[in-house]
Parts: sequence; C-alpha cells; structure tokens
Amino acid sequence: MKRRQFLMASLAGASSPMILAKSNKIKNNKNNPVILSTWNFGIPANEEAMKVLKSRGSAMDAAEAGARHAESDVENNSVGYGGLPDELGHVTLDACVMDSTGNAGSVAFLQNIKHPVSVARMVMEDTKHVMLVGEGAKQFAKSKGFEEMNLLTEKSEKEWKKWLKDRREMTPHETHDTLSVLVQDRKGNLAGACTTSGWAYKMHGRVGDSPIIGAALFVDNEVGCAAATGLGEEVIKSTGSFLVVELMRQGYSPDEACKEALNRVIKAHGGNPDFQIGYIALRKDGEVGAACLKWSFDHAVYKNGVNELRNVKGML
Ligand code: SD4
Repeated sequence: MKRRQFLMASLAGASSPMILAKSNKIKNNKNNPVILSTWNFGIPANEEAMKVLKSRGSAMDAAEAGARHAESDVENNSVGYGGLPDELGHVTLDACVMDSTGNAGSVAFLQNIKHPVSVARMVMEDTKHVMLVGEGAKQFAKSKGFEEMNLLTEKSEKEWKKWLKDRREMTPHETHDTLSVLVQDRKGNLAGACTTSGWAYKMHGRVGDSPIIGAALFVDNEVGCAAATGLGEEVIKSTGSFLVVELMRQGYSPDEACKEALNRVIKAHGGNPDFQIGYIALRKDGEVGAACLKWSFDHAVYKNGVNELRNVKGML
C-alpha cells in the first residue's frame, strides 16, 4: 500500500476521535442521584446506598454500602453470609469495585470473611494491586481488622447436603442473587460494586466474572457504567460490562447497549444459549437500562426519589 493510500485508510478507520466526540456529547447528570442494582435484593441495597448519598457520601461509598447490605443478608443465598457453598462445602466469595477515577480493586476465592466488597475496596485504596485471591486475600483482610467467621449457615449446609445426594448440575440462574450496584452521586460521578458467592456447588477453586474488572463491572466516568449477573464464564468470554460501556460511548442507549452485548453471546451460541446473563447499565446523563438473555430479570432502580423494582423480559 502506498503511503497516501495508507494514510487515507488510517483516517477512514480512525474511529477514536469520532467515538470520543460522541461520548463528549453525553451530558452529566448532576444533583439527581441514580442507583441501579440487580435482582429484587437490589431494593434494600439501593436504600442503603441512598442513605450514604444523603449523608454526602461518594458514589463509591454508596455502592459499597449497597453491596455490604446484601453480604450481611442471610436470606440471600448467592452473596456473602448464607451463600451456597462449592461442591466441597466451602463458601468462597468474589467481589470487585471500580470508582470514578478508573481505579479498581477485587478479591476472588475469599473464604470466611463477611464483607468481600470492603476488602476489594481496600485492595484498591491501600495496595498497588488490583486483585488478591484466596489465602492471600484473607491474610490481607485480617491485617485490615476483618475477623474470620463461618459463613456457611445451617440452612445453606442443609441445602448442600441435600444436593450431595444426587449432585445435580446447577446453573447460576437457579440461585441468582449476585448483587451488582451502580451509583451516580450528586456530582454526577459514577462508581460500582459487585459481590457474590458464585455458582452454587461449583468446583472448588472456581472463580466467576464477579471479581473481574471489565466482565462483571466497568465504570468510565465520561460515559457510564455497567454490571452483570448470570453465567460468569460467558460474561468473562465476552468482556460483557466493558462492552456495554463501549457501546454507550458509540451512541447506543443503555438498553440497546445491554441488548447488543447479549446479541454477541447469542451469536456465539448459535442463536440458542441455554443460560442466563443479565446486564444493567447507567449512562452519565442518568439514563438507565437493562436486558437479559432468557426468562426475565428483576432490577432495582432508584431515580427521581423513587426506588422501584423493574423487570425486563428475556430476548429469547
Ligand atoms: C458467577 N455471575 O459467579 C456469578 C453468578 C451470578 O446471579 O451472577 N448469579 O458466575
């Protein structure tokens, strides 16, 4: 290719200036906080997050508070305390956070610590790393004052023992309450958190999407943020949340961006995936969206002073 042709071709493909121009057009939503969380456990999580925003906390403070609420909730068997264990009976936790400056922290395969989301935040703020796993993550948590405790409740242990009898293959959508929470504070800044005990009765050592930045969670303070729930393996393979944010940058609405990211998954599975993924998205201008592959997907939206459960039907 001649130099001139090459230059012309490069210019034609120079998408970034155009893309940036689009993202620059997204207005900042100020003085009107928005909180968006996965599943019906998102309603109380949103309430907690809003309390923090009302007492002048940041988007990151609020997202952490929302996630901590789900982690303490013993009725939620997919997050923190009360979460269903892996096939060996260990409750192993994954969580991550990302703030408006693009900073991120995460923990994976963490055991016996009740608030993985707060450990993830400390990884972000107090270390030079992004991710700590397993025993190292636990040691770090303990050095920060977290106490070890047994997270396997009687109820979850009973369920696990019942499962041991036939070892039926489970899917994440059977025990779905992974909490992802996205927040926009009064200044218009964005942050998010994700926390889970993952796929019930998973292989010991399995880590899902929830601690993976770009998969379960991505925040770009110029454009928006997105988060995932569902089959982590497929969210990781499609870099789901990053893709949703990039699509919003290109001009897709939050709803359309979630759907387009799921279209890629549908295509990769010959048009008929047999699992669930749900995305939530919050754009910088305060617009929210959600989509899921199958069945339906409850998510909690706190906007204009109202905290309500919304539902989207599956695309298939
Ligand atoms: C995982 N994404 O570990 C999580 C599971 C989940 O609702 O979201 N369940 O794959």
